[in-house]
Amino acid sequence: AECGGPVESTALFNNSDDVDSHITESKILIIDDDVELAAYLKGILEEKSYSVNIALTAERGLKLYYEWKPDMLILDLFLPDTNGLQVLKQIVEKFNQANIPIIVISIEDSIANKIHAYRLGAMDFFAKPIDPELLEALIENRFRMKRHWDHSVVVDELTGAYNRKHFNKTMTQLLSHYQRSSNIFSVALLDLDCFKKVNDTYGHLMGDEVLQSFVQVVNETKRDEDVLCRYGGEEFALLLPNTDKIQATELLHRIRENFALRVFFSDSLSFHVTFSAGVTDVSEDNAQSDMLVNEADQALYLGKQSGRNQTVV
Ligand code: GH3
Ligand code: MG
Ligand code: MG
Ligand code: MG
Repeated sequence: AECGGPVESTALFNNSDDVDSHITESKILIIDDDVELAAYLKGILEEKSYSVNIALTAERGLKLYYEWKPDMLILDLFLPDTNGLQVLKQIVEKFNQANIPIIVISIEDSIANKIHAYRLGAMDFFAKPIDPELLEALIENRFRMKRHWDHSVVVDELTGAYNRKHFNKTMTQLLSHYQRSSNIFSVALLDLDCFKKVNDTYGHLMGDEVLQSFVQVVNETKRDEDVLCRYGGEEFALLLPNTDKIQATELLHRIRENFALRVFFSDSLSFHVTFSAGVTDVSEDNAQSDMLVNEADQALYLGKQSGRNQTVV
């Protein structure tokens, strides 16, 4: 099947923003032998809905660090069994860098201590006595940074859809969920039709705009728990939890309807773009990432062969 000229149209539609955020209860580990201070901090942080654990020794702290896997560490430098800087060193050496924000607190805020702590990878150094409001503001700030960072690692810059890294992670989670509790899910591959023609006719920037608009439409149409990834250039993958291929096809139908309403303007020309999709759902015979993707890809290929602008199951 050949790509014809882009279709003309006249309707006008509005864009709206899509914000993607993951709010889970953040875990803070406090390693400090000052029981009163630790308990006090725990109290005010729990009031802010953080989940807090206290370790009074370095040994216990390291154990909790590896087992409980906190999202932030508040570390005292003077501990009964060892120097807090040693703890910092051990944590940092393990991963070559601190993978969570580490806030050092100490009664001795000498420049030398600070330099040492920062060099080792501490994010902040706080002198005791601690102003709780100040610490709280700092913690919020650091979590905001962390969320931003964590998010940017798994998101495609142009479209804001998730990237392959997140696709692989989500696929692994869905597959293990399926193995444990037979929770079904669907995989769909969506590929924009004749996209090369869009670029050739209206320019690469217009093509970029179409990609962004497509992602916006999918995000507006899908459920929150559905995961949209940019799989390749103009190819996207949808992972649909608790969805069989019949339901997945219905979603793709709604996406198709909504995307058909999107009109693009380039100088005096207006046009719209279609997409083809291939869908499959998980079963005992295909419960592997590459098998699922292959099945969806073969279905997508059939859709392209049969004239595009359609979903094949
Ligand atoms: P088909 O319907 O068979 O999928 O045809 P197609 O033209 O969409 O497919 P083809 O694979 O021939 O071309 C895909 C085009 O998508 C070529 C590539 O330049 C373009 N593309 C990929 N990534 C981007 C991007 O980030 N921005 C823009 N503007 N174009 C992109
Ligand atoms: Mg102490
Ligand atoms: Mg294409
Ligand atoms: Mg393609």
